[in-house]
Amino acid sequence: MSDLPEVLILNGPNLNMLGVREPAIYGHETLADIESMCHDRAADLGLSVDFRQSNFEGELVSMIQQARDRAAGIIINPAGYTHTSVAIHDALKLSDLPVIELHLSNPHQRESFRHISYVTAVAKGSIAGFGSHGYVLGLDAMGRLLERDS
Ligand code: DHK
Repeated sequence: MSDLPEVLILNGPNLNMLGVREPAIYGHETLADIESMCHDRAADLGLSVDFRQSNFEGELVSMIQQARDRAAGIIINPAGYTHTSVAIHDALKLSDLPVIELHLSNPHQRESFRHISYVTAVAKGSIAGFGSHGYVLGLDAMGRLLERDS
């Protein structure tokens, strides 16, 4: 356990398949590569990271609920659940934590079913279209938000 403010970085379904999943859209890096990038950036920013992935909506909801008392903020790539999940929207809202929505691709340049997000309304802001670098941008933005709030 560290005393540094903790950021929960939550990854939704199919993101465990990064590296082999449609690399032209999602890039060649694996989720483990991204996790290691996040730990490095968090260390620069004086933050700690709890990096998680699940393919199950209810598990993601439970992880968000558990973050309420522990984390300083949440960065979430809800993946396919972005476009469907009222339950994740509700959990993020009740967490009372600053939330940053993150996507590797830019969903607005893709199929119309990806143009709707149930998360945007409960997020401070959204980052999309920058590939894995979006996670670094997300941590930078979270660092700023937490500094401002402290
Ligand atoms: C990831 C997914 O798995 C898709 O379902 C979303 C998002 C986009 C991303 O770009 O990271 O539509």
